[in-house]
Amino acid sequence: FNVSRVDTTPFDGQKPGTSGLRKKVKVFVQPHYLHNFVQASFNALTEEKVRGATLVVSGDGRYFSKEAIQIITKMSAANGVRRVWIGQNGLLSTPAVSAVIRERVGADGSKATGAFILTASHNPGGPDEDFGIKYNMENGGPAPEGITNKIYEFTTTIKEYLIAADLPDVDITTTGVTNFTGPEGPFDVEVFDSASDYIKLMKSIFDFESIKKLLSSPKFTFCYDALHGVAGAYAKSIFVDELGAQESSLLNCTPKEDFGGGHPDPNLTYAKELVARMGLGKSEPQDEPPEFGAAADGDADRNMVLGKRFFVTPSDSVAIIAANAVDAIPYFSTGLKGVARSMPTSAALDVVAKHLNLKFFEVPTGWKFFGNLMDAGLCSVCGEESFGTGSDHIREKDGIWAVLAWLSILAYKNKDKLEDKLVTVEDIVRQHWATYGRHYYTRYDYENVDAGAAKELMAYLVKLQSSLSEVNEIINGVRSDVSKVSNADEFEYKDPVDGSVSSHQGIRYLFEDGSRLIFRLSGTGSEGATIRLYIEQYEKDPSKIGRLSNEALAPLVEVALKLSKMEEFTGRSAPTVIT
Ligand code: VG1
Ligand code: CO
Repeated sequence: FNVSRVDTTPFDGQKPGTSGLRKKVKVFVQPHYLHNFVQASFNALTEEKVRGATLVVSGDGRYFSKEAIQIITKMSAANGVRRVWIGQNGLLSTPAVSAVIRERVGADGSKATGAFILTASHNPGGPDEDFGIKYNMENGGPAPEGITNKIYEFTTTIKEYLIAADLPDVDITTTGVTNFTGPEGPFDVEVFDSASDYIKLMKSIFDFESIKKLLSSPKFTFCYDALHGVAGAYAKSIFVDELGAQESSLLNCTPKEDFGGGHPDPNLTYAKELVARMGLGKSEPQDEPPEFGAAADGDADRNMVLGKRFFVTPSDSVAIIAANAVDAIPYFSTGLKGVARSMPTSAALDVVAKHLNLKFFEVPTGWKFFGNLMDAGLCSVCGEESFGTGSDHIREKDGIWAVLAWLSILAYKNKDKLEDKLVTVEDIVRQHWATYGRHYYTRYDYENVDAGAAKELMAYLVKLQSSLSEVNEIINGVRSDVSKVSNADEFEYKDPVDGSVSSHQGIRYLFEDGSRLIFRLSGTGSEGATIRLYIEQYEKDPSKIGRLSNEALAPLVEVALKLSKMEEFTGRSAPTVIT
């Protein structure tokens, strides 16, 4: 093949957000748009790192992925990359990409040095919906801010990109290696099975035999909903073939370019079919709900865990996994190195860390901040309130790992007891609350709000922070039964490993009784602005831990809405989504 230099001009707004660049497909398909971003990424990584590299290129299979894979392959060839690895049909979950970078050995003994992941995660897909791309580093984790800022800078000044325009399209449907020769030597494309490396890793972490005993027991019923995302490419092999679940327990497990027209976000709003089956819908299901249900997002890094008629908040989930990991999961049997959560995630994990005397870290939203802690051996288990849970087995959150972690805990708690009454998901959560107290928690999302209005609201809240007495006066005027704000700030994080500082990571109001209100602007949307409001209240009194979450939180919600003048700024009387 030959290398062509193509003239181009910058596009506005190619700044990677919380997790890569996400835009409408209509934006991505503009001539040169994807090319500019890919070339800017190569430029940011520097020629030295790109030449001879082995790059993984794959994603959740959403609309435009196939075209994007061919473009990135041709640009990789032209930029001196030595090998491109592609999951069969272009499919690799985000956690599987991380695993492949860290674990896989290529046909010629090579190891990957980085990856382009093609996904907009939980955002819908299809010609009128979203596409996304992000770069992951040699450790398998998302590029840190130092790199993403550089990528953005290059997108603002880009004048040309390199592409091997005459390289034939590679057949991504069949596994195998294709060799090419360019002006500087060989270039190989290897298409490989999307699931086998990931499954191998899962088997090295969990006790598949004990999970299999649980899953094949007639007492235990199970349901997994991939929401037509890429988790479907793993679900049958893992849950049915390896672990003995019934095939009928898989819902929406065929990956689709448009996720079947749905919103591949595993929460109580969007995972409708699963929610109904689990007995959490508006009407009672026909059949008795399964004991355990779970769902994943488009790229399978998120998870929602449900029991029969019971929702596990993601903040509780990571705390419960951390509390039980050493007993229930062989990978952790020698102990946890530490635990971490993102700032808006509830403090349930903090309480566990304290009890178990574990190192604890609070980082800004987005998985990239956990990676440094893990590389330094400071953190084993971490999570976010946004249905993200994971560990240092890779450098991304991991939806299927979280499900296997829960199944391991259930298997452990029911060990030798499968003939008796089952210890359920709900039992485990209630027991946890009884031991550690309960963090009532909810998140309100105001999606697609006018960007100017969202900024004004945030600026107003920052200004308000300078006078706590004024804040407390307002609060007291709204609800006198809510405790006082003792501290308010904008969250800033100094990475304990490399010392880098990330500022403006959300506005916090911290109350005397441990309650918190947090306001942030989302960094993953593709249109307008999304305001996220996180509401949390800690209850230690065992007689008060069984309340309905929305009732327990009602006073704080009222305070949050009045304090922020939410309706005044946004014109919205209600959030778009409540989780
Ligand atoms: C959201 C979540 C955040 C998560 C991010 C990526 O970001 O709040 O916790 O890490 O999505 O998840 P934001 O900036 O919109 O709040 V995923 O599943 O899109 O990779
Ligand atoms: Co995701």
